[in-house]
Amino acid sequence: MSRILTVGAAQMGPISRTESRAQAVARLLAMLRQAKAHGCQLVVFPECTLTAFFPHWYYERQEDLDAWFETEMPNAATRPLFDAARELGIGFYLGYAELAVEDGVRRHFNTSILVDQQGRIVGKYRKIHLPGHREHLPERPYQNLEKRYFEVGNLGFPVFRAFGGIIGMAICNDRRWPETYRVMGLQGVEMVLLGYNTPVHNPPSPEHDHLAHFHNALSMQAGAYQNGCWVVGVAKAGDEDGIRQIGNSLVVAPSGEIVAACTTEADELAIARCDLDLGASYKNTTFNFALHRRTEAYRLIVERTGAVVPPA
Ligand code: CDV
Repeated sequence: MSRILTVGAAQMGPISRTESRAQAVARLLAMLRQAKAHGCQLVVFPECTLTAFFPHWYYERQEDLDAWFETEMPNAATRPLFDAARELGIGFYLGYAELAVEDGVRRHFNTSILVDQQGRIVGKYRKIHLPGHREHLPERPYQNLEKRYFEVGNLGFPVFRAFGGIIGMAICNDRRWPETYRVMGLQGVEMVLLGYNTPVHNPPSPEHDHLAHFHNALSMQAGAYQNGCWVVGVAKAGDEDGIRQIGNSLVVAPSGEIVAACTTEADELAIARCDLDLGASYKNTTFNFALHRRTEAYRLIVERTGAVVPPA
């Protein structure tokens, strides 16, 4: 038995701050059609797919900031994507900045949605691990104001029965945290979809810059292997108004092996035929959680130590 899900990792080259949503959507549509021609059933686009990654710049006025956010989905700019999904019979993951009104309160989230082959939204996730800083730091070559511009996601890490399997979502910095995969692993996730915007140069830790690709792959390969699931990680890459971002979009198998990868920093599609049943041999043996996880021991350690480094 095998359950094949053919997935396209639709990496995007840079989007300038002057580019419109319509221009971005035209690029996404071209990749969606290309993916369909290659037999894909699902396409994964990056984090904040529709615009430049605006947390890299400081905006003082709320209306200037809000202009980067979508207040409804689909909307006039993105409706062609949903129509194409339905017409072509192909689903997608889309990252975008979401401005929601909940209980009368305006809330800003870094969000992704899962759209099925009928063009319906069947899943939503809001980014939990927000990197960067809250204050404007003009001495830095660029900002990373995610902690200022977004709230921590309030949907947890849900998984969705879709595309013949159990699908989860994450966004960018989430991929570096084992909890991201494990919370979904505990729900039996078979494929994690995630988009990212990762600069080559990270101002707080320039000593890690030369390892950017290694750490990107390491995080996703470990998450896949330790939870017996596929991981599809997709970048917005290249020089975005002076900030160079890594590409290195990857499809990782439950073995932890990379089975497809983008090789440029431009719009590029990497395709993999993913057997959703492949994870079972990991979930049933080495990573049989019911048999081998020792939650009581983990709890004991946390209770005894308060999860702090013991004094010297
Ligand atoms: N968009 C991100 O979450 N980027 C972070 C960078 C800032 C380190 C990342 O983890 O790739």
